[in-house]
Amino acid sequence: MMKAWINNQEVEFTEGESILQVAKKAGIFIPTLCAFLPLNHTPGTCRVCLVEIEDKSAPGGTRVVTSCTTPMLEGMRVMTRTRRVRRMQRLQMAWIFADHDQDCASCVRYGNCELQDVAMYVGLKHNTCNGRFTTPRPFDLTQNGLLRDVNKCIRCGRCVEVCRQVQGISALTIDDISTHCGVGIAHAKTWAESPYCVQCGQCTMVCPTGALGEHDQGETAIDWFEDPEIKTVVAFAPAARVTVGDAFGMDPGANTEGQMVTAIKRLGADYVCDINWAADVTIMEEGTEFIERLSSGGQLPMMTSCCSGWVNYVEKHHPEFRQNLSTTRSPQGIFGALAKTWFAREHGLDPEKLRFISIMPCTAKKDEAARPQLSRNGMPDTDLVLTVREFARLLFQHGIRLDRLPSTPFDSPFMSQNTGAGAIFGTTGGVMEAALRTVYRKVNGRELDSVDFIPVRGMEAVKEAKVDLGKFGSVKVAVVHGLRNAEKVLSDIDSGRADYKFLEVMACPGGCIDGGGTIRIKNSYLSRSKARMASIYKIDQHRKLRRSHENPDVIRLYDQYLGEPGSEVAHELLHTVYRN
Ligand code: HC1
Ligand code: SF4
Repeated sequence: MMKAWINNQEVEFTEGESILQVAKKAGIFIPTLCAFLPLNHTPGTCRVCLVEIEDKSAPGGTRVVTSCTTPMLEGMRVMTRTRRVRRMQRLQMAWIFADHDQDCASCVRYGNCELQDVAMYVGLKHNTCNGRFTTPRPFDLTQNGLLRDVNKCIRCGRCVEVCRQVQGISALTIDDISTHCGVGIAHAKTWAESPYCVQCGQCTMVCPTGALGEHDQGETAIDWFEDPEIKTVVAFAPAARVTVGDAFGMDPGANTEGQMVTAIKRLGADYVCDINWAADVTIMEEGTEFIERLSSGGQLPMMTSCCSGWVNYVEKHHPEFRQNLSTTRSPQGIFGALAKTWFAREHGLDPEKLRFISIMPCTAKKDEAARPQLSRNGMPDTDLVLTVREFARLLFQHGIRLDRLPSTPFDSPFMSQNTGAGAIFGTTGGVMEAALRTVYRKVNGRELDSVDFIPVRGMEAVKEAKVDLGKFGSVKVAVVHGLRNAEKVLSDIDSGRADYKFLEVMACPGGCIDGGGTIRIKNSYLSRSKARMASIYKIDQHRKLRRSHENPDVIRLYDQYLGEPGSEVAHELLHTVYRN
């Protein structure tokens, strides 16, 4: 261990660590904008992490350096809050603001902006550059899922890095020069034209400002809630309940299921249901499909298709694997189809006047909802998708404090009762575990020895397991999350190095619990995964029923409406095709 001093406090470090890293470890705050340590991203471009270090060769005996790019040296003396540092940081912030659209009141990051935080920290009381912003840059709302407002971009490059490092996609770039410079789309002008982007939204999770965000559709939901002619059915995702509490300062991973129901009712929804119910239906269909593929020599490995970012990835980057995707719709897609048919019939509602709104931790789900193959008679099955962030914003707009609400049960007996299997969809490994609970039972005529299928749990990049499927022998399955990891698995499958029969892929690292539509935690990445995952498994553990095939409402659905899993009606309503 080597020693140095920051603000006269002795600190220990190992060779190669930057001043910023050492300070962070010692709990000494240095403001940053472009530096993003979770991704090891330190371009040194924003120049706000300035510190003063002793240097006898410099005039005055000290020098100001960027702490993110300067390695700590043995015996070094560093000061983080000197008059010179504060003055230079303020000037730097003023320059950043000179080139920034400061319409803060209408910004998507209002109240949660890292740029504002740093301005406050460096004491920017009077901004001499205010109002000099003159060069309009692209405002890109061309994608179904995302918004790019380059006028808010501070060119930190975090988004470029997450897309490259975590997703292995490199859909973003820093474009243009001078005051026109900002986040751009690689090899395209608009986001919709991107040959690479899959709308996973991971770039929005690391953006420090309002430059990247979701395509906000909250107002449409409110219009529908208000319209007496329209009946609204709202259902929320497995992971939504363990992530939205972050917007209200609740404990990481807090399960807000009952409070969400109360809140959605207060917004004016007619029916509040649970996507977890549809996840149980997905398992019935996908499990049956898997057994059919095993029996009839169908395309293997079968790959899960409930993650819309992943489906976009296969279609755009690996069309050769399209036949491997399960044709079973995602729970959102299944819920929408059944809301407009079975649910409408059971409740005596006119499907034309019914609107299904889902609340998702995901931006790509907005894109999924817009697929023509997921519509009927010109009407989308899923009318609107709100990300968890949009939902939280709507609650703030209506003065509804989620953390102070009592719980309410789901208010419809249909399409809400669900099992632990439906709940675990929200985390990496969950879809595979839920599927195996049911597939094992269907093939072997008895339940798995333990309902908990541990080998597919956890944050490891690729998880492999074997399961004994009777006449089909010992079947190898795998789970992967994050698209860069998925790319490696696809290449292993392609080259014959991997002999999986069933593969679960979630585009976002951690699965939906860290989806691109979850609440943004400032200057951190994947910091709540553990708590959210634990909460999801706790929900599973406490459900009375834990296997999809035990869900009485699902059994009733098949008895009264669909016949058998995989039946003609089930195929017509609950399966899909993919884009070329
Ligand atoms: Fe997901 Fe899914 S689990 S995709 O991650 O299959 O978004 O939570 O709702 O549809 O159920 C997301 C979560 C979600 C679907 C389900
Ligand atoms: Fe990259 Fe995903 Fe952002 Fe598209 S949405 S630019 S794929 S991180």
